[in-house]
Amino acid sequence: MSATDLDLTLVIPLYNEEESLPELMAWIDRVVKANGIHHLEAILIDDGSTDESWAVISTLHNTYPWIKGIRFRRNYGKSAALQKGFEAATGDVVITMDADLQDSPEEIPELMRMIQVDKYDLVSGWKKDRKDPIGKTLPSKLFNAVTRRASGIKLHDFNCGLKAYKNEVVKNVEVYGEMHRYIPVIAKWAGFRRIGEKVVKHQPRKFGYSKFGWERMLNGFLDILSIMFVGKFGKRPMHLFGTLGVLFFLVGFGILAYLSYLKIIEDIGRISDRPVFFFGIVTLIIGSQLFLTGFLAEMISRNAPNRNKYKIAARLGGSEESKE
Ligand SMILES: Nc1nc2c(ncn2[C@@H]2O[C@H](COP(=O)(O)OP(=O)(O)O)[C@@H](O)[C@H]2O)c(=O)[nH]1
Ligand SMILES: [Mg+2]
Repeated sequence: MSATDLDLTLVIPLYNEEESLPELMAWIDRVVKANGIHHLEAILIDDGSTDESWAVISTLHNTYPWIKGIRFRRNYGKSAALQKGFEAATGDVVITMDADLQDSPEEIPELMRMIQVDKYDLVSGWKKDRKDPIGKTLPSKLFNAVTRRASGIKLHDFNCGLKAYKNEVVKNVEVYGEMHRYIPVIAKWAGFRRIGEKVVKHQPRKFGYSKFGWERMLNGFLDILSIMFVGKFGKRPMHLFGTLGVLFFLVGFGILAYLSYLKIIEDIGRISDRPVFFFGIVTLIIGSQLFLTGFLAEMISRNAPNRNKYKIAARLGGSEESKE
């Protein structure tokens, strides 16, 4: 199924990078020619740029026929751009890179080799010597530490724009919001376990300005919660909410039963004088709420369009037309 005639697809999301594009395309052209990579495409996704990026892409397309372009009518964000690029990608190896010349095309051949020969599903770049201001590198360190802990994936630099994938991987991950930072996590949940890392060269920004500030960072932190939840319990929410609900309910019920016992048998007077009484009531209520949430979530997930959608890695025998 993944057999295509292209060896490589470059997916390059961009927003207002008119000055960098000509230099980047010339650089890529040099590298692929020098390494005998002839069957390639580069999908440039212009995410509603307000500068002349799209005109530049159109001109470059005439010079380099392997350039393809997708232009969004407005700005949807880097994840949306990557998603569209992934959907369109036909190369056996798919490499994403930033358009601002901070990622080096020189890394392409080795990244391809790691996917094709070393058989990695995904190789993530690691900007070990990162050429960015401390206002970016420090939050990034924190972000990476949190993601490492939450996901159990031992990568140093989750958010590196330079990454390589087997074609099959990009067809099985779905990104939106600010989720492009977590693609290795999403890939792992989809069942791709061979995740590697390569130290990559990084250049300081030469033209234009950085588009990622703290607001996008914050949304990114919230996204990991969704990813971990959807990945683990998205198809069986009752297992999370139901378990917690039962636990809380039992604790609350136990406390109230004990107080009732004291009241009836030992006649301790007003049980509302016992602080633990309120704790008992609150846990009982939280417990039933969680339980109900579990039921609701379960009903919603049953009716969601992607119910019973599982990532299928292979098939034997003619079952092509059977529903996934
Ligand atoms: N499609 C798309 N690409 C974006 C957006 N914002 C930034 N980019 C691209 O993502 C890459 C990295 O962005 P950049 O601003 O350099 O982030 P930094 O390297 O973390 O400072 C560049 O190629 C940008 O053009 C966006 O809203 N949409
Ligand atoms: Mg950059």
